[in-house]
Amino acid sequence: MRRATVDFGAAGVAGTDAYPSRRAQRPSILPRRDRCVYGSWRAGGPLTRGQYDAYAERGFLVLDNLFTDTQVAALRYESQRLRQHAATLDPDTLIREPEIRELRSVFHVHRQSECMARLASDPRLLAIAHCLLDDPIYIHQSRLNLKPGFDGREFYWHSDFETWHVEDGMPRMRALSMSIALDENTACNGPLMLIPGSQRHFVSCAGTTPRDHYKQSLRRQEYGVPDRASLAWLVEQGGIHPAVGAPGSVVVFDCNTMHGSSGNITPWPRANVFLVYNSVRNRLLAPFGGQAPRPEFIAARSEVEAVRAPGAVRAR
Ligand code: 6CS
Ligand code: FE
Repeated sequence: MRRATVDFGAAGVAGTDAYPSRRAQRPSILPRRDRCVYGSWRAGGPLTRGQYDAYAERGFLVLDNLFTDTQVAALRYESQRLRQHAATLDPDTLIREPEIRELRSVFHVHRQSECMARLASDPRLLAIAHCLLDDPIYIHQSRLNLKPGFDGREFYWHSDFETWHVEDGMPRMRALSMSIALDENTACNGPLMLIPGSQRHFVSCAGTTPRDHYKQSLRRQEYGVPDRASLAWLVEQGGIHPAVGAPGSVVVFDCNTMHGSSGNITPWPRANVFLVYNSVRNRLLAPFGGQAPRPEFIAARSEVEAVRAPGAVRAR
């Protein structure tokens, strides 16, 4: 079989879109034009030198047992409460699985749940985000991904930044996600899979963006999806790391680290809370794809004050 070639296009013209995507007929791989970590490592901070360097190199970090069993129990209770009382939440923030009615995600959880608001301003998480982004930060997006047993469908490979740049107008790569495990994330129940080192390459996708794309993409993303040749090349460089971990572990990953997760065909749910922290210097502009901005519950535009008040997840 002739190997598909990968096109290493020229980076965007200075002063325009640093990361053009969904414009050309063909995909390409562009160089990252931003740092992977900002500032410099300091002793006494939330990360060891090894953890800091591993994040800079691989584009993600798995922190085991960051939250205590009691804190995890409070988060699990709240996750169940949100699922059982979904009818009391903003209906726009409830995303169902494709083809079935099972709840896939609840967005804007830090604004719909006091417990999740405390999690989002937990001093340990803020300290890690500040250490890696070296700036005041605000919450760009929060969501509870339920990935229920048997019915939790896949999240195909993608770079969050590609979407946040094209559809939300996030200018540069100075943001990161934290995935807090509420269930055991095993090799079997659809753990987050990440491609080490992929954060250093921007996969510029072919094609366009349909109107109101998020109404479909949050259920199953089909636009802004990397091509197979580019994915194969990234995996050839860095392999694939399944981020398995116990409840209370946290995966910290760069906005441009390529990731995805398979469907969950086991009886074991894989609920995780995702929090996205963005530098206040990197607030959203007009979407680079030229479409209308996505709603506030997906991409914060008005609630963009720096997160300060350290919260903490308290026992119920
Ligand atoms: O479009 C977004 O913002 C969402 N889509 C994915 C697949 N990951 C990031 C985020 O939840
Ligand atoms: Fe994602």
